[in-house]
Amino acid sequence: MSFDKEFQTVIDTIQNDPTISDTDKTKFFQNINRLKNTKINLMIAGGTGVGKSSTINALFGMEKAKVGTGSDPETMDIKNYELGNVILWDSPGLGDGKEADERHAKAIIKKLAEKDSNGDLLIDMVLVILDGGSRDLGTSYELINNVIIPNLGKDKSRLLVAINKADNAMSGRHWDYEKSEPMPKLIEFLDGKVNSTKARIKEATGVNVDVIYYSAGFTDDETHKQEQPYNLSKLLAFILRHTKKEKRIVVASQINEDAKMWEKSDNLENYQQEINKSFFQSFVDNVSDGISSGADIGGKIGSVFGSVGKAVGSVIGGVIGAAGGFFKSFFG
Ligand SMILES: Nc1nc2c(ncn2[C@@H]2O[C@H](COP(=O)(O)OP(=O)(O)OP(=O)(O)O)[C@@H](O)[C@H]2O)c(=O)[nH]1
Ligand SMILES: [Mg+2]
Repeated sequence: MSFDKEFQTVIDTIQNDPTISDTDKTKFFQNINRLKNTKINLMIAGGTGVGKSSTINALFGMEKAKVGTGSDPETMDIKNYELGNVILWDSPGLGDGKEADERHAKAIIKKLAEKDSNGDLLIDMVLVILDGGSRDLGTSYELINNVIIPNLGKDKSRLLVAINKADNAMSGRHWDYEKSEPMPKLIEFLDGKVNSTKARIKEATGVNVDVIYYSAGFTDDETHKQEQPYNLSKLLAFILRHTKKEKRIVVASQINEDAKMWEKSDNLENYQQEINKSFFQSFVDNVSDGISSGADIGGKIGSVFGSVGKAVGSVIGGVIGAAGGFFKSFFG
């Protein structure tokens, strides 16, 4: 679905509004250009087979992904995928032997310290994925506690830890395969796992991190079909919470438009609302940056989205995939 017309209406409305000064209009168009060129860099880390690729597929769909070419030998182990303005850094976990581990750790540390052309940290957000079906999380804690946390800088908010394969946490028991969701015993077990993971990180580093559980969905080897994810909406809401406000809209431009991906989650309505609000707010903040508050760009944009009927539903209240399609048109 294309929303080009809606965005054109927004632009025309601001352009033709006699109450907005020329200076503010110029600023508005500069802001739009700047936003179209804003990139977000997400690092996805975790051991072999925890489901990094499956998670990327579920969140973004990977049809258009290009595999980046690392020219720097130290970063060769970190593959990068460019999805429009979203750049994903798929970095290996530890547990591949001492020499490989040291190389991987070094590459991650270097990447975490890298600055972009504005002098800001390049990596906006780090998602560490754990395998909920595994009993041995030692190397994952090593990665989080000794490699990632000490190298985040003072502000630790870039980090989110997520336990994947929730369906597999009790060897497949207490998972409702029909509904693709955990039954009460498994929920209790997973909550316990979240709490013990938090406690272990806190104990080792003194840092409180957000930990959630989800399921990216098992992919059948023969049909290549990926199961419906669970808590993917929650995962996205938390990814956004750990991302600077002004960059959240950039994430929106690439999220999976398949509504089915997003519809199984605890507190679904809350997360849906949180996500759509934060996308909209991020968009308004970006385009009204530096404009006199009297011009009320936010209110005017809101009224345009309202007037296009269906679009407002998909942006503010409706399903997450649709909001993604909406903002994809903006980024072109
Ligand atoms: N049961 C279950 N299996 C999953 C889930 N997510 C991923 N898998 C399976 O786990 C295996 C590894 O998934 P990948 O996405 O390739 O993991 P990865 O972290 O990218 O692996 P490497 O790139 O090899 O390090 C595949 O067989 C997936 O189908 C999940 O939520 N539940
Ligand atoms: Mg992979």
